[in-house]
Amino acid sequence: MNQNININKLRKAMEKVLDEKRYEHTLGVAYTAANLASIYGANIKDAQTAGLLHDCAKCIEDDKKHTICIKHNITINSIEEKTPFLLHAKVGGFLAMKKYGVTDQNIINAIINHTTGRPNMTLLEKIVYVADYIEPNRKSLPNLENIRKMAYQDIDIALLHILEDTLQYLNSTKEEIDPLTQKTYEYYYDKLIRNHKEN
Ligand code: DGI
Ligand code: FE
Ligand code: FE
Repeated sequence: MNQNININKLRKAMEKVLDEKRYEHTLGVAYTAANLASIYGANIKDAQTAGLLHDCAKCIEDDKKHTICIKHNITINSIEEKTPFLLHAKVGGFLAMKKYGVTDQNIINAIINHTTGRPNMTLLEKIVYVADYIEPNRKSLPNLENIRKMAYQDIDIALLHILEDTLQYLNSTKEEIDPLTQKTYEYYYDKLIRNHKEN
């Protein structure tokens, strides 16, 4: 837990570094993450902190994100090289630590993994991943109403549906798929669907 983090200060800092739309989205994610935390028993302040900071690097230009990674030894994989917006997650985790004073590794990981997810996520990582997708300002996506309802009933199932819809969307646009996005989907498919069918 980050006792010394001031949520109001963070909110003001985000208002400065984000454009208006991204700031509204960020407030929506923080609010939704706090609600999910209270349902599933995670720390509410950690969820607000991670929600407020998850896109803190989103409005940094690609070149600059790239430079930050090189300068601070943050690895860039070949997909991130071709699709630099993906770097906002890793750079965001770095800035959360260095610029915004977050010391809790679980919060930092929730920021780093908020775009691709990862196999075996912690509850906080799942909360931020799901809140990012379902927050009230998100424009309507396929199944969004269902996924919103599901998120408050079974977060793992909601996660799996989001991963499935995201991969479907990425395949339809021929975007490069980060192996971590694919692995995360397979992990949760095996965990929630395949293993149940076999037993
Ligand atoms: O930053 P946000 O827009 O709030 O949300 P985000 O960081 O989850 O990014 C959402 C986009 O990321 C969405 O269009 C799907 C895309 N995405 C997720 N995994 C991958 C990906 N895009 C590519 N190219 N490759 C991935 O593996
Ligand atoms: Fe993001
Ligand atoms: Fe986001």
